Amino acid sequence: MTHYDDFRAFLDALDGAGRLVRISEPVDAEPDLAAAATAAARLGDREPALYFTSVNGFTDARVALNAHGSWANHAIALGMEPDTPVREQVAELTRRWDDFPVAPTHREGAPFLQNTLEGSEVDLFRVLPLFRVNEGDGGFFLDKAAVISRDPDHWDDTDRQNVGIYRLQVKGTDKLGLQPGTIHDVAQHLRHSEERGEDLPIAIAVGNDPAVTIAASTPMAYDQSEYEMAGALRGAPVPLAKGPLTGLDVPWGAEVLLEGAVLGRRREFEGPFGEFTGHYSGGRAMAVIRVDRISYRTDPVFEHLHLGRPWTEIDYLMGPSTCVPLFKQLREDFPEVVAVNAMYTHGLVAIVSVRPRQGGFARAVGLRAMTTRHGLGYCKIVIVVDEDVDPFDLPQVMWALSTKVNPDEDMVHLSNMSILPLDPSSSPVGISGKVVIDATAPVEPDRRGRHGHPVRDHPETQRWLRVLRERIKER
Ligand SMILES: [Mn+2]
Repeated sequence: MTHYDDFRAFLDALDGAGRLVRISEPVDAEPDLAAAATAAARLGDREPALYFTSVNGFTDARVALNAHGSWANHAIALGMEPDTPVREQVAELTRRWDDFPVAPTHREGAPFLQNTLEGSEVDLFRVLPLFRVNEGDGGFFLDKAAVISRDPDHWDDTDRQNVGIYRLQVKGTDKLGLQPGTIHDVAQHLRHSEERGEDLPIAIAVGNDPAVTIAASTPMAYDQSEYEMAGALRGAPVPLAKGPLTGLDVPWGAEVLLEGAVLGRRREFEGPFGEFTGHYSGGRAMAVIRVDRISYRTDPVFEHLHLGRPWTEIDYLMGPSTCVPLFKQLREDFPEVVAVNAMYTHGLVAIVSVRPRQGGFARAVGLRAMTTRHGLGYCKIVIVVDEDVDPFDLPQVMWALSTKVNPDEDMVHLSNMSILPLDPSSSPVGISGKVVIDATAPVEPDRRGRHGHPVRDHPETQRWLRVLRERIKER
């Protein structure tokens, strides 16, 4: 299958498929870059990636936004046909997930070695054309960089080496803020280094192989390597290089590599930032990074993630890779689970289809979704539907909600459950009620309602589907 060893190869593939709009006329960094990306998002499923090559105020800027920002682009990122329906993309990701782990390869001659800034030369503003995405952002952010760190108590264990996408606020020429959420692996690394009274070495790669970006935004276990997952997802080992300062394993094809340290026991004000929830997170005390070395390719491309009021690029990026682990974890206990759509705001709402085994079974599956690793911090509303309802087809889901739910009896309400602190409806922060909505038809011994005679498609429908598809193609 097609894969890309660097971000530029992905951009070329998007271009070749007519999925990239090049904008060479001069634009203002603010608000044009973000406004154009928001406009692209409002085009619906046809939205293209954007590549800007002339930004006012910069002598030299290349900015790519929205690279993952449509189902077609997400398919191209993983070497699938651009018109692959989202349900099929999730199913294919689920199959590739089983190939984990695929060990990475180590390759010499990383292009980012072409240019280096060290010591007093280090200046983020010289290398990156920084801009704000949402008007209330408290500063410039890096929001699509792969952040690489290791467990200082197990430095040689590359399974515990973590690659994650965490927002980074630019605070000076050589200073960044980092948001290590308590559930994130980098928070554990930082805690271990602070217990040792040390700083935590860190590498930050900007502009990457799109499969690395997808793996880095996938909820995985602490000791599972994101590089080995990226290898499984793209069907080929991921090429890695050594960070020249930290020795950390970094994506070989990175456009820009920042290396330095998270300063032990230092916290400073960070934020606000327009988050994936479609709301700003406030300013909070967060960790601080000192950048000691910048390595970069000649003519680096600044890959940036577009966030706004959903849906935007981040929803396409995180959606499918949220569905797969939740599906896998549910299937371990309940093989009757047919499909999981947890694409709505990273799984705050999840839709699960099941083959009910007995009365009460569907709600048990819904409760289990809430106690999975990911569900603990997300899965606030779980809708359980029957196996003949496609969780990715929202009109079908709405039909099930409309006709199979009796609110008196089909809502399982739980109080004071855990939720990620970024959920703007949590109260107090990090605590929320949760609800399972059982939208399946009752089965024995549950005898409520009158669902015994649903209307079904004629068996001949499948034949007619093929006929009509051919006819439409001919035109
Ligand atoms: Mn990890």
